Amino acid sequence: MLTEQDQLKKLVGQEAAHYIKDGMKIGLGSGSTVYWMIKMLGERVKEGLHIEGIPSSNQTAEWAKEFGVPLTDFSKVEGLDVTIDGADEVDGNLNLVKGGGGALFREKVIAKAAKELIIIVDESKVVEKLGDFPLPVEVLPFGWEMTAAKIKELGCELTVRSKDNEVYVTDNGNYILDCQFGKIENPEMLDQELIQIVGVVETGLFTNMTDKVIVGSKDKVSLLE
Ligand code: ABF
Repeated sequence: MLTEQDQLKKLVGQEAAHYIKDGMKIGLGSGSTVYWMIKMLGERVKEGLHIEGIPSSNQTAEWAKEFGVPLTDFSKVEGLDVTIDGADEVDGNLNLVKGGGGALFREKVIAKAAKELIIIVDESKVVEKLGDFPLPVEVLPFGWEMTAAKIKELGCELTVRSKDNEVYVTDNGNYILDCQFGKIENPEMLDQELIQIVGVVETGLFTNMTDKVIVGSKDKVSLLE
């Protein structure tokens, strides 16, 4: 039985699949909303849709294989037509916090490689100001403690993400620091300050890069752009 939020995720995931045209190369995001988009794409592939996708995580690659969505990689394409991905927070300027699922680095790579970035969320993700969701920052394991100390100087408390009582390791072999900055007044500036810190691989701030956001709410699907 799907929860109400899962039903909204399914709704926007299926809606997003309609933006995919025959012959497209697609960036496949991560997360449970994207799961529904990939499932729907698999059904359209069975009906004859010719597409290829580049997955942003091992989990996404598994879903693509399960549902029959053909995969490719950056050695075989000259870019992507569209990337569809989820998010943890979206503000009124279409800036995002991403990385709750630990895939932020590859998500940003496929987002930047695409002509268009479409984000799919249920209405709970839409916020006035980013920051209630702890900002994920991917860091190199070597010297992460020094990197964390520098990040804290920017005004946050942070924890190193763990899973099953072990430090969580990303698909790229790195760690994730979840940083509680509180409300983020200037996401673009914070992203730039973080990325300059030695040891920071990437941040979960996706600023000035989203073209469309499809929002699922109880009685409708709306489009922010
Ligand atoms: C992913 O989508 C992550 O960046 C983000 O954490 C996640 C949102 O998860 P869900 O769609 O499961 O709510 O791209």
